[in-house]
Amino acid sequence: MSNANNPDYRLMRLEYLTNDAETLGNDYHRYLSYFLGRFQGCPEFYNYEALAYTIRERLMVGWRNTWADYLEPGTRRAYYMSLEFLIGRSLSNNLINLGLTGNVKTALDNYCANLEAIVEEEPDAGLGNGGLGRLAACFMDSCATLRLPVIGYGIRYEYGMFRQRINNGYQAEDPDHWLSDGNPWEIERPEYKQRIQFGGRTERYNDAQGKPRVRWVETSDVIAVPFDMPIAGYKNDTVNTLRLWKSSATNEFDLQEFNDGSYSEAVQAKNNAEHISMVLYPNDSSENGKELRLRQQYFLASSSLKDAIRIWEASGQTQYERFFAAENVFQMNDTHPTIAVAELMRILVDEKGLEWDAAWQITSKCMAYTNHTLLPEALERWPVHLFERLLPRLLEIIYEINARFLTEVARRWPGDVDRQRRMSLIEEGPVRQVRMAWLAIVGSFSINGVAALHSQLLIEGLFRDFYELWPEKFNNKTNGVTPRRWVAQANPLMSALITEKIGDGWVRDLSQLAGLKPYAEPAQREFQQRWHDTKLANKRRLAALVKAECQVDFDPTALFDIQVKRIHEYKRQLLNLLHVVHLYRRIRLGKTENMVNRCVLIGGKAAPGYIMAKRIIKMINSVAQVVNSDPEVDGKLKLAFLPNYRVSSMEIIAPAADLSEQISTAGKEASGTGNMKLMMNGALTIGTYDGANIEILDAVGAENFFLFGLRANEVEALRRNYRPWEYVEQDEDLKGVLDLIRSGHFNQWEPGIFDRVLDALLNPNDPWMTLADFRSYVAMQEQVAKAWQDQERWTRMSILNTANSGFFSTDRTMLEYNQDIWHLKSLSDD
Ligand code: 26W
Repeated sequence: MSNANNPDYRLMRLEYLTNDAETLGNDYHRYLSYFLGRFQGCPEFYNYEALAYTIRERLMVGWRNTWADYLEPGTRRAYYMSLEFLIGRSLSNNLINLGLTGNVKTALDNYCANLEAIVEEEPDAGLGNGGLGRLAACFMDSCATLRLPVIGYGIRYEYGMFRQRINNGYQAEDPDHWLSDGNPWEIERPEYKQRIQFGGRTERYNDAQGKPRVRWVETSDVIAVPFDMPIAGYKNDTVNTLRLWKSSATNEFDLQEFNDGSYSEAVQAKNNAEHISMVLYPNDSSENGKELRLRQQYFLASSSLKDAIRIWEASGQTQYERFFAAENVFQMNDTHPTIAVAELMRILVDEKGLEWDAAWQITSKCMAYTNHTLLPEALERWPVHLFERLLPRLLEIIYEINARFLTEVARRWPGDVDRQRRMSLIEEGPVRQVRMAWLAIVGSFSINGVAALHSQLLIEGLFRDFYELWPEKFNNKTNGVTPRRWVAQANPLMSALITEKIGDGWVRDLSQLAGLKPYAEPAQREFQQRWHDTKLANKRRLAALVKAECQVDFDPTALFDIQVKRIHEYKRQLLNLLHVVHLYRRIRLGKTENMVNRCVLIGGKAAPGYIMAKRIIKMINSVAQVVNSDPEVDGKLKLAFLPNYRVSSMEIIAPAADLSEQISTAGKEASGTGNMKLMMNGALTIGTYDGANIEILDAVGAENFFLFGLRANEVEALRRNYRPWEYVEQDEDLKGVLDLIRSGHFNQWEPGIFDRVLDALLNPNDPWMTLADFRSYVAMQEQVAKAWQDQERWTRMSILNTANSGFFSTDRTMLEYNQDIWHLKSLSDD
């Protein structure tokens, strides 16, 4: 299998380590005692570290062999470039993918250690905000499982996503120093460091052949040091690489200034270099134009391209024009790394000496761009003056790309200056800006959205001009999630039950879940009882978490109604909250006919600068306090806000959910992926016709999905004359809900704090049009309650949701990327 001809890999034979429980136990014990110097009774964390090393050792042979295969001359490779990889924990995931969970449990028993407790010691690697970052992590898992030569490139942030604390009902942020106790999974590879330039100026000169060239001089350089994380495929001996860059100062940083006696300036320069990889920006929807963020983007793009080129040249390649685009493809995760388009041009033209046209041929054949949002405020634009100061050579290149591109536009639409203005990479105005999405589109051969509706809306709206120019570039790739983490690992009880009935092939080929459909037939009572019992056990686990974190008692037999995702107005946690208040009023008014006991859980982080989102969190907590302590409510309704929602919380939540809330304003949620995790684990969805909800609805059938609300086109049509107060006047319940909130019932000692939230709902310019969907949402929630009353019916619908979730595996998503965009050869095809 592995490349025996590659000299680097011929020298040493590596033997696989033994994986029986006894050897695993010995190795764990050896790490604990002889390496870490810890003994029985030590803090649990060291048991985690010892076990992590024990498992990491078992990845090494596969890791080395996988590299050897990928380095074969002529191998085409893909590079997934992303400012975010929301990995979460690695230990339990590696155990699942190596098939070692059982043996490790046995091994630990002999040392009176407990795997569940050890797993909890691992901090989440929270190097992402939400969907986009978690998607990148799921993609990595699937690529390794499919044995695709894909390397992930990201930033090794010292501080990941902030930790959320709730203080008097408000969100407070604490730094997440996840690396403080070390990271046993990573391997530092200083031998592959890269030098990255910033600042300085450009200079024209003639080379030895008399050709005019440009060089970028007097720069302040930063060193990029790679740290590799192993990504194990599922039981296939393949280990792919996630390469994360850390910034550090160059060696010479201090010499000059140090000699001049300016010691503190020298230290300042060192600090500036090290700041680049210090912290993840916790914004998930609005760009903030911070200089450090642009530095991060260029730092990632430049170091990754240089590394990919180094790898390619190391396999003996020199002929850029013939082979580079044939053997390398870069997938850019949103616009964040799209400066890579200009950087690859710079490397090819300035450093490799190619002609512009040849370099452009290459660049525009190996870049591909995925868009993840339709929200205009999330579209990245960088002030030209910032570019000029930080990346002067790249700005020149962007201007050149733009000039040639606009010539093409003018040739195609002579005299259409308005179109040229719209399509220009440079937005004119008081502050001229570089439009990063346009740069990505012009420089890429493939542009995709992340769900069918989203891709459609892109070509009809935001990207319309570009679609008219290059329709063949645009495509859809509906998102997915990895069934290894989100089912096999998170939901062992349900996994065992499924495997008992249809075998374990579903873990690699999720479409096999369709084999569960017969078990949803009314005759299969016994299976259905077990399915129900499994869900109940998972709900007990979640109830314990809610009790510990929120001091709220969730009754596991009640309907678990779940909304977990970033807090944003377009996701409409407020709509959910209005419904909770509506149910509360019904209880208080004694109108409880057909109500079911319901436990509503909301979780998610707000961007620290997003005032409205933070106020919504406060409101959820305020309503929760009143509802949960009102004796009249008496268990019929519970509301809890789960603090610090993250990957490892979702691993407890998804298996325990009955109802999945996917209630964004139609046309706003690009895809959603939490919706898929919840569906796979047997939750029913209440949702709008938005993002991947539509495809979930198609897969499971309307009779197993609670659809409500305006469609995307109806939302847009209504926007022109939206009159929210009319909905209030026509709806006693809505009026009652808003009046109760306005009365201060939920904020007795903090008067007025929710006025702005209410005003936003009642504003005719409310972009999210929450009140327009209130009635249809409440009506559909009544259907939910009705369905829940028939527990046997509910269980059958739950089984059908899991059975029809096969399409939403990232294995399918990655196969589509590979078929349509990457064209890689899987190692399995040999
Ligand atoms: C510039 C700051 C910034 C940072 C992140 C702007 C925008 C983002 C992302 C677009 C936020 C994000 O995570 N988007 C989500 O991507 C998921 C994966 O494709 C989709 O499922 C979600 O619908 C989309 O909101």
